Amino acid sequence: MASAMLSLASACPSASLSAHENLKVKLKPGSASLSFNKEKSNLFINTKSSGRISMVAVVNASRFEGVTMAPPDPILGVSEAFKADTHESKLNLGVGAYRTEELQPYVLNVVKKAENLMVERGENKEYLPIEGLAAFNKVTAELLFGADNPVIKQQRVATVQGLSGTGSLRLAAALIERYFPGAKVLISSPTWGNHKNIFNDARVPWSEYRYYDPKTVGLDFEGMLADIKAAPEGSFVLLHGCAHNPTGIDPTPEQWEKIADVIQEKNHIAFFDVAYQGFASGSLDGDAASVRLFAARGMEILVAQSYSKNLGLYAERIGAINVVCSSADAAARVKSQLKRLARPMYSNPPIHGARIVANVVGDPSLFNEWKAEMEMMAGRIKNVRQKLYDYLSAKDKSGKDWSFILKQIGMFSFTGLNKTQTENMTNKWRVYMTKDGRISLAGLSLAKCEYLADAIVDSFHNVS
Ligand code: PLA
Repeated sequence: MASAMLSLASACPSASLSAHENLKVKLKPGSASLSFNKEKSNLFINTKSSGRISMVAVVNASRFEGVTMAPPDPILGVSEAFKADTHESKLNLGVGAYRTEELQPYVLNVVKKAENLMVERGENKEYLPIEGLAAFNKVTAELLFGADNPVIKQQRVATVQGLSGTGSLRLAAALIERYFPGAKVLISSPTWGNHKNIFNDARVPWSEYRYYDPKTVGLDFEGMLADIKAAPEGSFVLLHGCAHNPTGIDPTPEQWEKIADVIQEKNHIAFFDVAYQGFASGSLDGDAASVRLFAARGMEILVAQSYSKNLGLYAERIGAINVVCSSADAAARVKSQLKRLARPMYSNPPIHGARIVANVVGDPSLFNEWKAEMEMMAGRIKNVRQKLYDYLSAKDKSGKDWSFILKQIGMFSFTGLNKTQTENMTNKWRVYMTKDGRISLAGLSLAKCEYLADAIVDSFHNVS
C-alpha cells in the first residue's frame, strides 16, 4: 500500500485525497482523470504521461454499506436492555430462564453431579458422529415416548441430537424444505416469536391458525380446528407439546384427541415443539401426553426437544429432533437425510450437554433426583403465580377477574397488557418483559410479587 501511495504522489503531484464516506478529490484540470468504483472501493487514475495506474484507495466506505441495522430480538433483546439498566428495582421477566428466590441463575445439583462423573471418567473431546451421542439419543427418545413405546421397540423413530430446541426445529424445517417443497407449516397465533424466523430462514411457507381468544383469555378451540381443517392437505401443524408459549394455555386431553382427529382426516403431519417437558406440570410423563397420544394412533410426527429449561442447560445447546415414521426402514432413511442436512450446517453437535443428559436420564438415582429438582422449580413458579394473583385480586378494586393467571401453566403468564402498557411497565416500573404482554414467572420471586402487582394494576388502568 505504501508504494501505491508513492506512485500516486509522483504520477499526479497535484492530486490530494480526502477519502471518508464520500471520496473528495481535487485535480489540476487537464492533467489526469480519476474514477472511483464505489462497489469495489477501487480508485483508478489515468495520467497523460504514464497511462493507467490503478490502486486500491484507503477509504472508510464500507463494502457492507447495504447492510442495514437489525432490530433487537424481541425476547433476547429484553435481556440486553435489562443489563444496561442501572436502576435498583429492575426486574427481568423477559426471557424464560429459571431464577432462584434470590433471583440468581440456578445450576441443578444433578447437573453438577453428572459433570463430576465426566471428570472422574476422564472422558475425551473427540468429535461426535453427525447424529450426536448415541447414549443421549437413546435416552432422549425414551424420555419423550416412554421406553416401552412401540415406536421405540419397532425402531420407528429417527432421533438426531440438535442444537437445543431451536437447532432441532431448524433441522426439521430444512427437512421439510427439501422433501416437502411448497408444504405449509401452520403456526398458532400467537406463538414463540422465533418460530416464524426459523421457517422464514429455512424458506418454508407458513400461516397461522387461531389459538388465543382475548375475550375468554382462553383457547379459541373452534377457530383452531376450523383453521387446521381449512389448510391444504398434507400441511405440517406446529403444536406446543405442553406449556404453550406465550399464552400458557394448553388444550385439554379431550381437545388433543379432536386435534389429532382433524390432523389425521386432512393427512397433515403434526410437528411438536416440546421445550418444557416436566416443567409445565412437574411430571415428565404428564407433559409428554400429547405427543404420546399422537404416536399411539400410529401417526407419523416430528418432535423437537429441548433441555434448556427442564435441566437448566440453556447455554449447552442440547436437544433433539425425533421423526416418528411408519416403518423402521423409513426412519433409517429420514435419519440419514437429517445427518446430510446437519453436516454442512454445523458438522456435528457439541458433546458436553449430551453427556450431562445421558448421565442424568440414564442413571436411576440421578434421574429421581432430577425429577425432585424439577418439581421444586415448577413448584416455585406455581407459588409466585398464586401470590401474584392474590396481590392483583387484593389491589385491583375495579373487580377485574385475574383468575386467568392461575389457569395458565408453565413458566409464563400472558397478562393481556398491550404494547403501550408494557412500555409503561418497563419505563416507569423497570419491569422488563416482551411487548406481547408475556411475563416470565420463572424470573419472579415471592418478595417481588407485590411490586409486580402494583406495576400491572397501574399499567392496566392508567395507560390505554
Ligand atoms: N420452543 C419454544 C416454545 C420456546 O419457548 C423456546 C425457548 C425454544 C423452543 C427454544 O429454546 P432452546 O433453543 O434454548 O432449546 N424460549 C425462550 C428463550 C425460553 C428464547 O426465546 O430463546 C423464551 O423466552 O421464549
